[in-house]
Amino acid sequence: MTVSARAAICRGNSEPFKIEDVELDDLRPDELRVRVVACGVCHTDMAVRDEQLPVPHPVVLGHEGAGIVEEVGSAVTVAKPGDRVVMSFNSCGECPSCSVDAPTYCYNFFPHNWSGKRADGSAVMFKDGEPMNANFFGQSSFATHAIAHEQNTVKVPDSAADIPLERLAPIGCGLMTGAGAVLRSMEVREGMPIAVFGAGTVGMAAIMAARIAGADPIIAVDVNDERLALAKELGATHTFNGKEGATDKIRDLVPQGLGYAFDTTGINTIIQDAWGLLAPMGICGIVGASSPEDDLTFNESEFMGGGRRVMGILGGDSDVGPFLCELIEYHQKGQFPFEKLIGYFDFDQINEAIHASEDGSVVKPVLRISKE
Ligand code: CXF
Ligand code: ZN
Repeated sequence: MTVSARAAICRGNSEPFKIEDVELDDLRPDELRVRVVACGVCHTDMAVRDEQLPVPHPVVLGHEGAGIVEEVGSAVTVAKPGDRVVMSFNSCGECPSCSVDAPTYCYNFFPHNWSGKRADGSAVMFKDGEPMNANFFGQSSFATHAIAHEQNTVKVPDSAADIPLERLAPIGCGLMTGAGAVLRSMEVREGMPIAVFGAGTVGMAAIMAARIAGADPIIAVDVNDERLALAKELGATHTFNGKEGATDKIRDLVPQGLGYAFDTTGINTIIQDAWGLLAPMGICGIVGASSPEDDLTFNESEFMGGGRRVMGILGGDSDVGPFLCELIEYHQKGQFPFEKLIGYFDFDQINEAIHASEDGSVVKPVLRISKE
C-alpha cells in the first residue's frame, strides 16, 4: 500500500520548487519510512537544480533530513518506529570502500544517491501513478515523508533527546564534511597551524573542529566580513579578507608554513596559493566543488621534497553513524555550536530558503516541515 506525501518538486532553475502531492512506494527490507520534521538546504541541491550534477529531472531533492520513523522493513536494525533519526548520504555497504568503513568513497555512489531511483532501478516515489525521480542521497527529504535506508539512517542517541530535530537536521552533510576533514581525513594535530579558505557551512565546521583538535593558529579566509566575524566566534584566532592580500598576511603570521590548508572554495587559483603556504609535511585538503575542466599545478620538487600532500576529501571520511554521534556529543558539550549557522524557514518558504543560501544571508537554511 503506497503512502501519500507532499514533496517539493524541482524542474530546473527556470521555475521555483513547487510542493505537490506524491505517493511513496512500499518499503523494501532495508528501508525505513521517515516523517520528515526538518531538512537543511545545501549547495549540492542547487548544483543539481542547475544540472551541474547528473541527477535526472524533475526530481525531489533534500539530503539533510531529520524526522521520526513511521515504519521499517523486515531487515532494518538501525532504528524502529517512533525513533528520532537523522539521514545522511547512502552507500552500498559492500564495495571495497564500504568494507573499510569509508562509505563516502562508495564504488556504487551514483546508483545509491544520484540515479533518481533505487539502485535496482525501481522508483521510491510516484506522482499520479507515474514513477518520479527521488531517492536523492537515499532520502529526498524536501518532503513530508522520505524513504531512507539502513546505510544512511542514524538513530539520535537517547542522551540527545533534548536537542530538537530541526537543529540536528543538517549534521549529515556539510557539517560532517568540514568537521570530518579536520578530525578524520587530515587528522589535524594539536598546536599546528591551519588556514580554512571559505567560511560557509563546511568551512565553519572545519574551524569548530580545528578548535576541538587544538590547532593554533586557526586562520579563516573569506571575502565576507560578517562571515569572518562569525568564524572568530566559532574558533578562528585570525581572520583575513581574501580581497585584501590574505596569502601574504598568512605568510607573515606563520613564516614556517601551514600544517594544514583546507580549501572549501573549489577555485583552483586559491588552492594553488594555499598549497604554496604549506610547511614540510603540510596537507592541502580539498573539498570544494570545482569546475570539471579545472586542473591544479604544483611544483614537483616542492611537492616531493617537503613531503607535502594534496588530499581530495569527500564527506570528511565520515562513517555515518559513529561520526554523527561523535559530533552530537561535541555539540552537547558546547564544542560544536553549529546552531549559530542556522536560519529557519517554513516548508512553503523553500524558494526563499534557497535564495537566502545563494545570496549568503543565511549560512545554513533549515526547512521546518512538520512538528516534532
Ligand atoms: C556529499 C558528497 C558525498 C559524501 C557526503 C557529502 N556532499 C553533499 O552535498
Ligand atoms: Zn550536501
